[in-house]
Order: sequence, then C-alpha cells, then structure tokens
Amino acid sequence: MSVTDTKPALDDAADAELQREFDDILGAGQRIEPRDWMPQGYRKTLIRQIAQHAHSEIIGMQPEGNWLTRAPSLRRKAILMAKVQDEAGHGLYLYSAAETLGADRGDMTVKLIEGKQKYSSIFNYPTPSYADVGVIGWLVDGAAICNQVPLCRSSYGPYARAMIRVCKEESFHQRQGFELLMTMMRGTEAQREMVQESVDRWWWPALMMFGPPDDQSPNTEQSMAWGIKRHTNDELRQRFVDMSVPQAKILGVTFPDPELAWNDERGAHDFGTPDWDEFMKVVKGDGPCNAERVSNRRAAHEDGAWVREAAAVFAQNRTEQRVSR
Ligand code: FAQ
Repeated sequence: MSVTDTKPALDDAADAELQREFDDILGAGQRIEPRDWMPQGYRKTLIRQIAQHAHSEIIGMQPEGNWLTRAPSLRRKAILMAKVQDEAGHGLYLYSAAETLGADRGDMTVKLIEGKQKYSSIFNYPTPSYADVGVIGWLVDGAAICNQVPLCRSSYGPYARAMIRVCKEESFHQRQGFELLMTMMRGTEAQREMVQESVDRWWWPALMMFGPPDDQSPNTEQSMAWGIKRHTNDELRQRFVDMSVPQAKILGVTFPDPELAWNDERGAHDFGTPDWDEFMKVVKGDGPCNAERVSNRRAAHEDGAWVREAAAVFAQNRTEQRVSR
C-alpha cells in the first residue's frame, strides 16, 4: 500500500479522535476555546450567529439614536447617549469574538451592507415617538436579555464571556426604559396615550426577535446539540411573555393581543400568533426601515475609510520602527 493510500485512513482516525475530544468537552459542560479543534459546521454556525448578533447591536444604535438630539432633558440625553454607546461596545466585543473563529471584521461589515449577513428584524421598525425610547429599553432590551442570559452558558468560550458583560449592561438598559415609561405613565393623559401607542407598535415585533417558531427553525436542533443555543425560540418567547405581563400591569399598559391569558394548566400565558409573513418580509429586506438602516451603515463605513487607512499605516510604521531598532 502506498503512502497516499494510507493517508486518508490516518486522517480519518485522527479526525475521529479530534471529534471525540470535542464531544467530550461538550459532554462535560466545558467550553470550546479558539485553539481547540472544532467541526467546520460548528465554526460556521457560530460565525453566522455572532456576526448577526454584532450587526444587530451596531444597526440597533440607529432607532434610538434618532432621539439623541431631541431628548427632553439633559438627564435623558446623557442616559440615551450612554446606552447607544454601550450598544456600539457590544458590537465590538462580538466582532472580536467572531474574529477568534477566523472571521474578518471588514469582511463581515461588507457582508452586512451587501445584505449577505442578517441583523435582527426588530431594528427595521421606526421610532416616531419619544415613548419608543422607553419601550425599546423595556421590551427590546428585555427580549434581548431573555435570549442572551442563557447564551452566557454557550459552549464557545469567547462568545459566552462576551455575553456576561453584555447582559449586565442590557439589564441597565431595560431598567432605564421601564423607569422612563413609569415617569411618562405618572404624567399627563397625553403621555400615557403615547406610551400605550408605542407598546401597541412594538409588542409583536418584540416577540418576533426570538426567531421563527420551533417547527420552522432550521438551525435550532443542531445549535442546541452543540450547546451554542441553550433553549429553543419558542421556549424563550414564552419566558418573555410570562415575564412581561406582570411588568405591563405595574406600568398600567396592555398588550395588543386578545388571546393573551393566563393558563392555569400550563402554568404559563397563552398568547396569539405573531404575523410570520410580516417577519419574513422584514428579514428579507422589505421592512419599514431596512433600506434606511443599511444605507446609513454603508455611509458611516465609507466615511470612516480614511480612519481605517490612517490606523493601518500607523500600525505598519510602528512595526517597522520596532523591527529597525
Ligand atoms: N431577525 O433557525 P433560526 C439586541 C433568521 S441584540 C432576523 O431560528 P437561529 C440588543 C436566522 O438568522 C438582538 N433574522 O436561527 C439591542 C436564520 O437565518 P440564516 C439580536 C432572524 O440562529 C437592544 C433564520 O431566520 N440578538 O437586541 C431573526 O438558530 C436594543 C432561521 O432562524 C441576537 O442576535 C430575527 N429576529 O436563531 C441593541 C442573539 N430570527 O442565518 C440595540 C443571538 C431568526 O439561517 C437596542 N442570536 N432569524 O440565514 C440568537 O440567539 C439566534 O441567532 C436567534 C435565531 C434566536 C436570533
């Protein structure tokens, strides 16, 4: 038998051993780290999810950023600026986590602006009212926390660790949203109406953030087997509904769902079905603000070209100086 004949057999055996080690790490509930061997599908799925997540944080700065110049007081403006900056930070940790898997940050940005990578559907809805700032904090950050707390136990180390810090900051975001809404609900009748009108617009899109129903989610089963996701989309959506109903009562708002009711037998709320056709439309790029969001991101990327160029030249010069010393 020639060397070439035996090579595939040796590779197969080595691959099986690497796969066994990978499975053992997952089986023991430990983390996969960047230098560990991992199946190509695992790497690809993580890059897909982390890139989408990073893009969501970056595009997610736009809806609330709309109110930065018109916040009603210096205090509200300072809070909003801090929140929007936090979202930028989350995007950067997440791009770094994707880089540990071999993804290139510039390449991910190009894929986003060319529509080849996704970002969360929720950020394609407009923010015509200042109450939207509070409702985004309460419901959108609330849904993000519900989804991301379990990701702190994700099997890929850099992603799980990024999530710990992100979740701490998202909790602050959720509370500032709730506090803003509580202040408005204690204000005038017109302010209460603004809050209710905003809740009516955001409730269903917030439920869609968890992704399609489990029986239409192509990635969930494998992602759960790999420990990338810890719960299914429907499990987390249910958790979010159960968590939000008592909070809505405290605020004094209602959700626009006639089917929403406590079910004693299940020990959970029953609720209506989101408009999945609308979801698909938004995900495919045809939502109310998709074109605007992507075109703003494209313009920011193009405007920043000189900064990236200057930083690259600076880094190159420093390396050359060090080498010549
Ligand atoms: N929007 O098979 P599944 C935030 C896509 S951060 C758009 O169920 P998977 C912070 C999905 O990618 C919010 N696309 O997929 C903030 C897949 O397409 P693909 C972002 C969606 O990955 C707050 C296809 O549908 N959070 O809010 C959506 O197993 C306030 C089939 O779906 C994360 O990204 C959607 N909603 O589960 C910032 C968390 N849902 O890639 C500013 C991490 C699904 O095959 C202000 N991500 N799709 O072409 C995850 O947990 C998961 O990726 C899911 C989707 C649960 C989102």
